[in-house]
This record gives sequence, structure tokens and C-alpha cells, in this order.
Amino acid sequence: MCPKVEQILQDKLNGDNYEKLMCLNNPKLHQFVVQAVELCNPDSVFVCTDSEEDIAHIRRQAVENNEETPLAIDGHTIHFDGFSDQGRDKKATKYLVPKDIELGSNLNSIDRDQGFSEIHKLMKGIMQGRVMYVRFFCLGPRNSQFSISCVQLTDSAYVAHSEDLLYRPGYQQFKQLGGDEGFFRFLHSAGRLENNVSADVANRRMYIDIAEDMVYSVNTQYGGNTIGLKKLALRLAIRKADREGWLAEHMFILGVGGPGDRVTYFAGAFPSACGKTSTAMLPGETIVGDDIAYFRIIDNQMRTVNVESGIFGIIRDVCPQDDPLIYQVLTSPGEAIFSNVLIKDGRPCWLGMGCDLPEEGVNHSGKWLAGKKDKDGNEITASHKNARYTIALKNLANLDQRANDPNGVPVGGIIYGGRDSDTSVPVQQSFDWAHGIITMGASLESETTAATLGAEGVRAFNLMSNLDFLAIPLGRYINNNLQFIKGLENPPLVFAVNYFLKDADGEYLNGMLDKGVWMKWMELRAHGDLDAIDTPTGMIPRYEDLNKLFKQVLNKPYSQEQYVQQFTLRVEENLKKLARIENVYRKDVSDAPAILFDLLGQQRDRLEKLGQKHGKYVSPLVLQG
Ligand code: SPV
Ligand code: MN
Repeated sequence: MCPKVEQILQDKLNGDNYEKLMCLNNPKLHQFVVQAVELCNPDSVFVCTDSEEDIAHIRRQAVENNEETPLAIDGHTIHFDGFSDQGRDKKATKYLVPKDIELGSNLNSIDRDQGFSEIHKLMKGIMQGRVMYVRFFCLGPRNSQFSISCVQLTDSAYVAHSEDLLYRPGYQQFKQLGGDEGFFRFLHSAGRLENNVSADVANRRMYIDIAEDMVYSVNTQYGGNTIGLKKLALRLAIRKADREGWLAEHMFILGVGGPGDRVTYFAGAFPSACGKTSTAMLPGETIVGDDIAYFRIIDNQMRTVNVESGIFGIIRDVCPQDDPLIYQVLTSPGEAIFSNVLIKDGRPCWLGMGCDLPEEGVNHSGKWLAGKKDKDGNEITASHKNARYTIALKNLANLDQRANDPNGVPVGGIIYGGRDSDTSVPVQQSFDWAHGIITMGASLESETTAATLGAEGVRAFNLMSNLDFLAIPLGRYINNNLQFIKGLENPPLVFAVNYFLKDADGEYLNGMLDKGVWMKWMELRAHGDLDAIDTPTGMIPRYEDLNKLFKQVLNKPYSQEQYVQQFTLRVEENLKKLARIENVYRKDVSDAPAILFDLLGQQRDRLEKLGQKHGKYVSPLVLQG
């Protein structure tokens, strides 16, 4: 190591921190820490190993720094993000693109040199007076072909603590890396603080250096912008997967019980705040993961792992009736970080928790009284709509036994779902892989939610629920998905679900737990145990099968009238959706594959033919023949 680097490290790394870093014999890592120290100028550096002692230190620091406050239940803390820092900021998240790389106009990017100079200016001396925490993690199970080592530098103990709940420890793995340079790097600073929240959010930036597998995040605290290993790493992983021939997806993984002790694994892509975590936590089934999955072909099987080991979940509407398992965890002792909920007498309260909320308390706006308005005159809700909880999966009784299997779990089915009030039926199966990838995954639309900053409830195209995180041209990404199962004898089935279908009066047609029935139907389909009805958009369940499953899963009657209402094919709405999707690909995606237009065209022909014969709304009983 050059003497200057050594000198900088010795100055800033007191006690055993220098030793802990030097134990990892990796010049690229040392260089990264030195460059961050030079740029951000922290007072000191704390190197966190995988030891209980170091992790407990981070947890304590988060409280001592006032980033978290303990709540009444043992192990629970509350963290607040600033009033305007409550979701992922898509506009300020950009790829730093070298001159010789073309990402396409759909991806938010900035010239690499220009981005660098901007971010360097913003981060210059930004950690003065603070500690820089160095943390090591592993994306995916350890010691596996899925593993990716990561190092996070941050001046936020809240970010470092959250990552401890959400990711597998990686210090030991870094030891085994030796001098290997293939790890992801993240540098974050919350920036100048006022009342413990980022004060310069107008200068919030998340810049992704695709040439260096590195991400900068500054002037923000919200987890989706700061927890490097989450969506920022997903963007890097999508590029790595593209280079190496695997897939990185915005998907949960769930084990679904079938007859006897059969368990079939499903991976599902839903945009944020569309029931993804609730599906992964379905009562009676087992969770592998709720947000990000990697896929590889191993021994002629498509297999998947959860990239994470915890949940950063939306708390809104978590109530005993719809999400009994999550509710139980959030009201029992154990380590949990709540963010942006209402606190009253040391207890967290949130929208839709199933009981009346207090009229006053403290929330992300400070002291709160019912009816409080923001500066634009809009009412401030008791808890933010994107308020969250952070927990480790290891504390859950429903954690799947194979959740940490280095070879992952075999995939029986892929599911695409969105927030769609008027078009798709509650569940359907595609005719084959390509039909599913194109007409379900690549045609996914969803109404926007509070998970990202900006307007809510606007129908938006969201390719495989991964659009926000794509780091390669869209057509290329679709092709990678199409090609992925080439040569597999039994590729997974592909399904689409819609939990949000409404009737003409705007009432939801399904209960939130009905998804348990759809999952069982998909499980039986994956093994060829049930027949289905062909429609122009896919295969749908038969009434008699659902009737049995509603009784078996939910002990609920299910009338033929309900079935007809839910599964009536809305021909016109489906045709309109096809037109919208085609338009997106023709206008905005220069590398869309030809098969996409072929399959959308065929679907349009089938729908038009059916419409001519049976009208705009076709009952499943008619389709059954
Ligand atoms: C999502 O918004 O999809 C999340 C939370 O899972 S975030 O970390 O903000 O991405
Ligand atoms: Mn997500």
C-alpha cells in the first residue's frame, strides 16, 4: 500500500478499526475507503465485522445519534425521514453513462464526467463531524454461485442498522475474496441534518456508476434511496446478470403447499405497494423472499434465491384480518424499525391498522394533530402512505426451510401482478413462456402508488414491475427473459393476477385473502392437476374448482355469480390495453423484439373475433362452452 493511503487510514481508523480493515487483504477495498475518506472527510471510521458486538454497536449508535428512538415494545424503534423524503426519487436517480455506452432514452442517465463532478461537489467534506460506518454484506445466500459481495459506506447508523436486518453478513466472505475486485460498492451520506433529517433534499442524488459497479447517494435518508443493497444494487445486478446470462428481478418468492407435503415455489413481480409482501406472507404458506430475486439455470432447472434476508415492507393496511402474520410480528417483542408511522405513547400507529387512530401524536411532520395541513393546504395523514417496517426474516415462523439454500429453490411458476381496476381477470395462466413474458410481464401496467414521489393512482406502464430499476435497454431485457429458459424441458408456467379489479360502482370484487385461493389454483395447475378454460388472453379457472378451493382455503362460499362477475372477459378494456402497450413499444422502445408485436397482434385478433361473436363482456360460462 502506498504510504499516503496508509497514513490516511491510520489517521481515521482508531483502535482496532485499522486492523479490521487490513485483515481484508483487498487493495480495491482499501482504495475505496481511502477515496471516500478523502472526499467526505469523516471524523472517524467504524469498521463493522459480522460480530454480535460490532452489530450491537451500530444499533446503539442509531439511537445515540437520534436517528432511531426506542418504542414501548422491546426491540422496536422509530425512524423518521424528512417531510419531502418519503419515497424513491426517480428523477434524481441517474446512471452515470460513459460516452461509449448506449442505455436508451427510457433510462434516466447523465454523462459520466458531468455526473461525477456534480456528485463530488455535493459530497465534498459532507461527513465532517461524523462517523463513517463501513459494512460488508452478501447479496444472495453465502458461498453460492448467486452470492455478490458488497461494501456499504454511510454516515447513517440507521442505514447501517437497516441493512443488518435486511442482508446476510459479508465480512467473513470478504476475507475469502482475497484480492478479488468483483464486489459492489455503495457510498451514502444523509448530508446536512436539521432536526435529524436531511436538510438539503433539493440536492438529493442517487448516481449509479455502471462502469465501476458503484453507487453514490446523498442528501436523503429514505431507505429506497439510501440502502445501497436494495434497489440501487438491483440496478447493478441487472447489468451483471445481462453480462453473465442470468436474471435479476423485482420479485417475491413463495413456497405454496400442494396435496400431501408437496411444496411448489412461485416468484412474483408486482410494482411497489401492490400486494407483493402480503402475497409473500400468505397465511399457511412459506416465505423465501418479498422483494428481489436472482434466477439461474442449475441442472436443467430454473432456480431462484432471495437476494435479501429481511423485509422493508409497507405498513399501510397491515391489519389482523388481511395480514395476520405480519401484524403479529409488528406487535410482538423483537427487532423492528418502524419508519414514518404515527407514534403515540411509544406505540406505532398506521393507516389501515384495523382500529381507530389517535387524534394526536408525532409523525414525519413533527407534532401532529388530526386535520393538520401541509404548506399547500393538503391534509397530513396520521402516518405516511409509504410508511414502512424493517424486520429480519429469521424471526418469522413461516420462513421457508430452504430460504438459504445456496442452490436456491426450483421455480414452478412466475406471476405478474399490478394495480388494475378495470381490465384483467383475477388470475390467468399464459399459453406458454413467450406468451406470458410478452402479454403479462412486458405488458404490465399499474396505477402509481406512494412508494415513489409524484402523483398517485395514474395508470403507468411498468415492464415486469422492474422498469424503475432497469439498467439495460428495454428490448434487450425482454429478450434476456425470453431466451432464459431456452432448452429447459419444463420451464415454469407464467401467470397474471389482479387483486384490484373493481365493479362498475368502484367496489373491489375480491377480498384481500382471496389471493390464497389463486395461489392454490396455480399450484395445482403447475402439476397438471386441474383443467382450465381457454380465453383470448390466457387460461382461467373453472367455477367448480374455485368453489372447492374457496371452501378449502378460506372456508368461504363462492357463488357462480361472483365467479361470473370476476372472470368475465372485458374485451374492450383488453383491446384498449393492447393498444396502449403497442404504442409504448412502437414509440418509446427502439429495440423491442419483433415477437412482441406478433404476440400482441395475435392477442388482438383473438379478442376482436370473440368480441364480434359475443359482445364487449363475455361470461366465463360462455367461454367454457
Ligand atoms: C419498493 O418501493 O419497491 C420497495 C421499497 O421495495 S424501496 O426500497 O423504496 O424500493
Ligand atoms: Mn420493491
